[in-house]
Amino acid sequence: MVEDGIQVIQVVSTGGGYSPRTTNAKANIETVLRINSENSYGCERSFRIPQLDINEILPTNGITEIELGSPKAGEEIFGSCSMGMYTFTINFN
Ligand SMILES: [Cu+2]
Repeated sequence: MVEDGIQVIQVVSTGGGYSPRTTNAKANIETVLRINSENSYGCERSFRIPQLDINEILPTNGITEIELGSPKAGEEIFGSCSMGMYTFTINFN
């Protein structure tokens, strides 16, 4: 989804982890990750994107937006809980 020239990638964070587990996105466009927390009480709230040095505590319910810059084709961004048990991947092409 593109809003005002910015690509928005939507991920839901809930008790069972993150969904979707894999997202395909466009490369070379400014991109925001929008995490929608829904009844999220577990370790999925402790969110990380290690390669971007991002550590965030997500709310139980609500929206968190994280700027990802303009990833290049072939880049992959991995999000995970702090323990690494829940993960998701965004592929840029
Ligand atoms: Cu975890």
